[in-house]
Amino acid sequence: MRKEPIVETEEIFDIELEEDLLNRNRELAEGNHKAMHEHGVRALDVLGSIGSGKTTLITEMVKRLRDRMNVAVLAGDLTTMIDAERIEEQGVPVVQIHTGKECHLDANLVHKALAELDLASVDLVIIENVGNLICPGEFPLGADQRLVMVSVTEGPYTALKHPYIFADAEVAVINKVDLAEAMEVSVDGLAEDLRKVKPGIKVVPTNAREGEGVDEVLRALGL
Ligand SMILES: Nc1nc2c(ncn2[C@@H]2O[C@H](COP(=O)(O)OP(=O)(O)O)[C@@H](O)[C@H]2O)c(=O)[nH]1
Ligand SMILES: [Mg+2]
Repeated sequence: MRKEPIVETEEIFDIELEEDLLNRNRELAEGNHKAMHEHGVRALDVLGSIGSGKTTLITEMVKRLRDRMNVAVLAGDLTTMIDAERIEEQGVPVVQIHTGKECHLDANLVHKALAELDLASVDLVIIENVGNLICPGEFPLGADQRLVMVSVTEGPYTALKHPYIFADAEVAVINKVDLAEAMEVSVDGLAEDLRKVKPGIKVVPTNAREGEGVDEVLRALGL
């Protein structure tokens, strides 16, 4: 095998376009942040791979929060309504965002989705980003906090292979701990890698399907 990997260089055509896009997204994200704060609304951006357990965790969080605050959820998805419907069963407002072929939400889509909510009667917006550990990283949405979910079924190297996604994250959740033994993945090892990649990150192990560790996630987020 060739030992030197092929690397991405600066020699691509659309670098200026990309910078414009990211700058514009940042501006719109600041606008979202301001609009939410004017109404005293907090927002949480939830990231993680497809199937890591984001919808399951959000559903469990909503169950615990809905009696003490007004929660609304923005559900990012490529094309389906499945997740939005699962969350809506908890009796909170859900706005579905379809991204089509895009692998992340952006601040413009979130801006449009926020217009569907009565922000004056919302305390917390939870945003389920599109399942991906790469693309959403560079697209802030205007949320106050980011939570990144990894699950043991992704194998032992998620944190080391995807360090950038944790850069702005305050909390990392290690989900599906019930499957750790079968997967031969060490939860402590994953936690150690996460702290190496993002010093100071709060790491919370969960079995979201059984609701285990969800109270600790809420505490880590200060909710
Ligand atoms: N065994 C196990 N399964 C889980 C856990 N959390 C979620 N799942 C399952 O994983 C699958 C994907 O979960 P989902 O919440 O839809 O993931 P998302 O794509 O990140 O939103 C579903 O079948 C869940 O029931 C967990 O902690 N343990
Ligand atoms: Mg989901």
